[in-house]
Amino acid sequence: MSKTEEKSKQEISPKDRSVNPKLVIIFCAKNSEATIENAISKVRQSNYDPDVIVVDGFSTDNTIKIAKRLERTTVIQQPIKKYPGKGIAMRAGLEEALYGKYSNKSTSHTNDSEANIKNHNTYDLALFLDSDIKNLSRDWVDLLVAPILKEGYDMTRGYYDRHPRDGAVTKLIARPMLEVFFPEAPQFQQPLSGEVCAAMKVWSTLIEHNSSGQTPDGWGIDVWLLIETLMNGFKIKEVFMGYKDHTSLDAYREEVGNLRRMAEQVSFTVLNEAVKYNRFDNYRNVVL
Ligand SMILES: Nc1nc2c(ncn2[C@@H]2O[C@H](COP(=O)(O)OP(=O)(O)O)[C@@H](O)[C@H]2O)c(=O)[nH]1
Ligand SMILES: [Mg+2]
Repeated sequence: MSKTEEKSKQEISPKDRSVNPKLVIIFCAKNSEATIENAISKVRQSNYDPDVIVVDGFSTDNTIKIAKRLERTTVIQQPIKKYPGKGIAMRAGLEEALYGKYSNKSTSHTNDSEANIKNHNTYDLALFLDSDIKNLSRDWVDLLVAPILKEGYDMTRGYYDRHPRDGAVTKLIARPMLEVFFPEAPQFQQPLSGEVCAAMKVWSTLIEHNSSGQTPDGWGIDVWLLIETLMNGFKIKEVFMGYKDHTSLDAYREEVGNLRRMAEQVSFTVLNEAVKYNRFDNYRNVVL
């Protein structure tokens, strides 16, 4: 065990924590056996020496088995069996990072007993990364964490070069709808990015307090988090990560109809948020 690991998380003084913040990386994973091990091993090389939480979405392949073997990796299962359940999974990952909500349950596994005594001070920052990324590198962690620590941003989000057929829902639904209903928001390249980092106090505000705790269960979660973060007055920086190569593109590269549920959930989430923030009538300004 390294010196850093020897110090229990609760003993780390506030001064140490501002110099050397404690980071947890959360991977939501559904059938990611081909990529999960590489992804976790790459991020564990980061200078922040992060812990890892994997939130499984009832994978039917070897994702859980592989993740359970890895050091300082807590594997939990999302609490509701529903697909798509990315929103359920992200919320569960945050509740685990904030309070250790799931790690004492029988569905969880960790090979580090210390991870079972998490409280709301265990981590300073939580970073979500997709588990299906083939070309993830430790640099992604540093790129997403640095603007929060050094430039005063509350949240960072990754954007990338992608295959031209990738990102259809982003290009055709999320960006145009955000422009109509939330025109003051910066024009994000990737409003549905799965690579998102924020301080724990930002995450807890988003899932608990000002946002009435109504997180979407499925694909609406990413754009919901983006809108709620802005509406709560937090500052977001979009950070360029280079090229993103991920396995999920295979599912819709040739048949874009496979994105139907995602398109539906993203568009209805933006509409819901538009109603919530009295923006619905903005549609009258759209020139067709
Ligand atoms: N736990 C959980 N993870 C999911 C679910 N759906 C997708 N994921 C994970 O969320 C991430 C993004 O999903 P992906 O299918 O790659 O979406 P895309 O990149 O937008 O095409 C990946 O790591 C998936 O394994 C789900 O229902 N539950
Ligand atoms: Mg993907």
